Amino acid sequence: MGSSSSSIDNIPNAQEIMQETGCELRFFGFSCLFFLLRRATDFEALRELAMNPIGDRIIGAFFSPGQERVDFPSFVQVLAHFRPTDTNRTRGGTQQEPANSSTRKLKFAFQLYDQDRDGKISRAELLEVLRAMLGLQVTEEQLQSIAERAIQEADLDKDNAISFDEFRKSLEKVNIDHKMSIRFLR
Ligand SMILES: [Ca+2]
Ligand SMILES: [Ca+2]
Repeated sequence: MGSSSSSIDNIPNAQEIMQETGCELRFFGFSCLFFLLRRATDFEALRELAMNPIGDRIIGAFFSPGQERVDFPSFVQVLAHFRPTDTNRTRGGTQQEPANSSTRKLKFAFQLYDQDRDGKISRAELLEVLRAMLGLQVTEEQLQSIAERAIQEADLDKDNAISFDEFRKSLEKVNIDHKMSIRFLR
């Protein structure tokens, strides 16, 4: 792949990023395009495009705290969570789990709830997401009771919050790869 790999070579650390995220060349090229598009249109415009009610949280995930601009490596790393999980990909034991593995997808989803990043989803954090997703369709009372039930069901150690382990267990029956993959990112 002569010409495409030579343009990839112009991106600093390209090979490293590809290895770290498990991205193949085609995905990488797509990310470049998306990144350039983002630069041209600004994230505010993408925000409008985001159909997902927690779209701004997903966009926020591209930024580290206090960071105002996104660099290309961190952009690819976040986007890589939305690639379908490779089922037949082989990797060495020392290699880090790829961003599109089910566990990393779950961690990413968990972080969208855990906004203060203390490793737990509190009742208030859960309520905030539920409000964003269901806000106009249900009453505040109904929201409270949905949150209450969700916590009661997931909270195995009864500390009134959902840890990552509890989150993972409660979603065991959900096909996370199907829910958190964008087909054209393959
Ligand atoms: Ca939290
Ligand atoms: Ca708990």
